[in-house]
Amino acid sequence: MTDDDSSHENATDPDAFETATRPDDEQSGPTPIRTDGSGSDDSTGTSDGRGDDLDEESKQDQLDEVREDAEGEYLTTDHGVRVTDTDNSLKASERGPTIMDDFHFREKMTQFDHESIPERVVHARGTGAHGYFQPYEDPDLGEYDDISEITKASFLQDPDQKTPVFTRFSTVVGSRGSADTVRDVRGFATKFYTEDGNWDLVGNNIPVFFIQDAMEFPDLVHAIKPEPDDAVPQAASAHDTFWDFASLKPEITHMLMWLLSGRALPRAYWMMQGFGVHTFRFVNDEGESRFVKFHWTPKLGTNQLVWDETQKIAGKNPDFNREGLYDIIDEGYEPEWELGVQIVEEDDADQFDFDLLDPTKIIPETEVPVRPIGKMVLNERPDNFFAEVEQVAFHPGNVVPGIDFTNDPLLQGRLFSYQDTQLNRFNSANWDEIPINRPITERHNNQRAGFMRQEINEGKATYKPNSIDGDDPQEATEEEGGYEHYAERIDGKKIRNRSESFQEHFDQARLFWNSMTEPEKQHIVEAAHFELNKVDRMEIRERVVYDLFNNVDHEFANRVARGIGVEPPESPGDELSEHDEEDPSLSMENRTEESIETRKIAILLDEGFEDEHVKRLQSALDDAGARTKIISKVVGEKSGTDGDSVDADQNHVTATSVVFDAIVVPGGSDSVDALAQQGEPKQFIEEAFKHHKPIAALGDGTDLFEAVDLPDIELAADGELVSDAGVVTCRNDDLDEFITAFVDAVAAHRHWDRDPETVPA
Ligand code: HDE
Repeated sequence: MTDDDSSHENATDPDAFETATRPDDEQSGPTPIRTDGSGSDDSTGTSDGRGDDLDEESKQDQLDEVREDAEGEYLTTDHGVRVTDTDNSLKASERGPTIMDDFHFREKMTQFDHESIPERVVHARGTGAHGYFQPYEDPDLGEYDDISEITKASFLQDPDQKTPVFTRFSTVVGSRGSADTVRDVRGFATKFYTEDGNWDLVGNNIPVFFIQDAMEFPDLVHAIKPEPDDAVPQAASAHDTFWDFASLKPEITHMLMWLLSGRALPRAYWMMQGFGVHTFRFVNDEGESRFVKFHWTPKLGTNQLVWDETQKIAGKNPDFNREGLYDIIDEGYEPEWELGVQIVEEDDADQFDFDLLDPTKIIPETEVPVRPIGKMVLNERPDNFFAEVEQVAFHPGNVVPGIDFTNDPLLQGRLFSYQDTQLNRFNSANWDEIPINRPITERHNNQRAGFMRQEINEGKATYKPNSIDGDDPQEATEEEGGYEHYAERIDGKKIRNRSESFQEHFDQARLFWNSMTEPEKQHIVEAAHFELNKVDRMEIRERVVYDLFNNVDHEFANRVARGIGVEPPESPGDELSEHDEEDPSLSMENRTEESIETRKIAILLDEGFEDEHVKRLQSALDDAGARTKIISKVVGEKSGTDGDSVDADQNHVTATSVVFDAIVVPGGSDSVDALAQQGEPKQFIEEAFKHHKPIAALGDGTDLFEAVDLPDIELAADGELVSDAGVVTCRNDDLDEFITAFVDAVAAHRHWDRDPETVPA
């Protein structure tokens, strides 16, 4: 930008030097910018570089510059030389040794040898997609009229503006190749490519955390990861070291309740909530700060799998959640979440009986409502998993003006850890130059070297102040979009201890327990039975029951104790407070939505099915946004009674009930007789029943339901339609009524009002 001659002149001309080192001098500084789009290039070549034209496509346009398509092209070396043969190495005679001249072999093998990078030390297993964020037109902000009263973050202001995002979902404990459906917290990390730079909201699907201070994180992760002597078990908390650590850390109790609940077994990434966990700050143009908690709410409701099902899916399709996300995007569905905020005035922070800085606490929605401010839509899968999902690098320290940190000691530690961990993963400080991590805004600074530097920065001066390059790049004032940290007043002594206000650990764990329905409570108890029965040391099981659970709820502690060989405690724990508060928003059952969009429904049939049933079902379910698959003993064409045919998508070897949300058996006596002769369809039905899924049968299909074990369920007699605990059977001709009843049953997701205890499948 600066030509050599003029730089030289500047350096030798004392007046010019004076001018150049005064960034507040209007003539030498970049054009002041604000987000009203008034910034523009000026004659000196400086520009606001803020992405005034930013839209939903901005990140994709940037990525297009590095996308490579080999279709119809010659194979070349990395250095552009065309290759004649990539199967045979160059040898000294036909059966002789390979010779060093073979640059293609050397390069191909070297690249291969260096293909792997360290996996993330936590959250190694994940998947991600592109999309956009868009603020709501007229959000209901309660006592505030406008979002600008609360935050100056530009990308939150204009409802017509779509900001590109990339979101990565993950499990925490397992390694990169582990199964998707393990019991675990899910990561929910979003990079917003805003006009003010990148904001990373690096959250989880559970709103609290295991520990209060970042100092404890290495201990937590060492305890929950596979044990050091034998590296067992993979992707599981059900082992001695985790529960040993947990039993000695009462602060973990609230998180354990969530971890043992259905929250840790999400049906799909687009059916789980996300949370920023920590309290952050919103800062407005006046420099006023308010505390804020971030919430993502999925449009399709918050739904779970059940434990037996997750274990079977882990074998049948370990990529269940990863593949599921890409499948729906490929099929044209765009998963959506609402971004909501809980806002607390600085002066009101002391009104709670917990500390806002304590990440083991939520702000109950009964106390502070969640205000929806915008939505995120994911609509594009990555082209290359490594380049995008593996290399995306999040950092809670990436904030933009209008968003700031608090002194939550867990958050403070993360501000160090994420940059450090990226250095380990990428072996270079230039990880931010990788296309998926680059902001859309221009970047200008004096960091210009290091491993794998991509940008070619022009100019001579890599320091400030400088006179040689006109003192560019220049600092921006706050008005020019410069990030000004919130000027929080801090007075105090250096001290290494835990605040008194962080010492209460059981009240909110009890709030969570109180807010669960009975099936949800049973789920937690059974999860504790599984986890603790995997713990060999009895004293650990005892500590969990006596020191943790008995301080949450006495009956809960007893129910757990009875299933793990521990003597049930006689009286409630010393620290138990008997409060009976509830927060309905904590129960997943209150968070289902009346939609069957993206649900996967199996239609079980064989030769001789009732055409009309299948046609009507497929079209009605398709119209409602569900996805149907025809399952039969053998794949390929199947004929119906009226001569129409359908193609079976999958057979019994590859399809089992666990990868479907619901099952329906159409009529047709030949088809139903054939299914009755096979073992798998019966197992399909019983297993789906055991997992509380909606199941339905039409006409003769009901005969098959009579042949399996569905305890206490009423099935349709001749001329009837019966819907009982999500089992819909119909022996009349009113297909419309049947379809409505079945769609309702599918919308309920799972039917907990069954007792499948005796069903073996
Ligand atoms: Fe993380 N965490 N974390 N974490 N975290 C990482 O960064 C860390 C915490 C979360 O999809 C690592 O890039 C510390 C809370 C997500 O790439 C690492 C502490 C929350 C992801 C790290 C925490 C999270 C990570 C590993 C305690 C929810 C995956 C790889 C002080 C609010 C992001 C990486 C992705 C990843 C450190 C606690 C969420 C090592 C030290 C609380 C979603 O830097």
